[in-house]
Parts: sequence; structure tokens; C-alpha cells
Amino acid sequence: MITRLASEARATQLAQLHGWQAVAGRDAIQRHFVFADFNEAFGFMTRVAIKAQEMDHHPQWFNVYNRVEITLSTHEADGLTGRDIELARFIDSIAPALLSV
Ligand code: HBI
Repeated sequence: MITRLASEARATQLAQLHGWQAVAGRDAIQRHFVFADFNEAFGFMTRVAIKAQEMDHHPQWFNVYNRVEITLSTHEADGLTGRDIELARFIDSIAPALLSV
């Protein structure tokens, strides 16, 4: 059973991410992206989906046309874990920084 990040590890690891914000009322993080069009957005989502499948760790996300909103949390731990950090790092590594909002 995976456990939630303890506060010290949590602060250090969250500080290394880009553009992620805490979700109100829930132990989760969220980042919003805007792409040039749906094709760019879905290409990005496809890369995240392949990583999620490899990790067996899946995002909660919302897409309309060129907008993608991703929320990360670990259901089985009912909060943020190292798996969320790993997936967020991957997402940051493939996200076009200038298009992030
Ligand atoms: N994705 N975000 C998230 N949280 C989980 O706890 C989780 C998951 N994907 C798959 C998964 N757990 C499986 O390990 C279990 O549901 C079997």
C-alpha cells in the first residue's frame, strides 16, 4: 500500500514542479495547459496516457479543444504520493512551458 507524502518530502518535491497548484478541499495538484489547437493538445495527452499506462498511475483530466486540465492524486492513498510527483515531472518535461497557463 502506497502512503501519502510526508510534509517535508512533499514541500521539497512540489517546489521542483512547474505550474502545479494545490486543489482546494482535496490532497491533489492541478496544472492547466493551452495548446495551439486540438491536435497539439491530443498529441500531448497521448504521450501522458502512454506514460500513465506504463506507470499504472492515471491522471484525472479535462479537455476541450486546445485546453487540458490535469489533476493528480493517488486514489488508493487518498492523497498525493511519489507516483503523482513522478507523473507531474514527466508532464513538465514534455509540456511546452510557454503555453502553460
Ligand atoms: N491512478 N491516480 C491513480 N491512483 C491510483 O490509486 C491508481 C491509479 N491507477 C491505477 C491504480 N491505482 C491501480 O493500482 C489500482 O486501481 C488497481
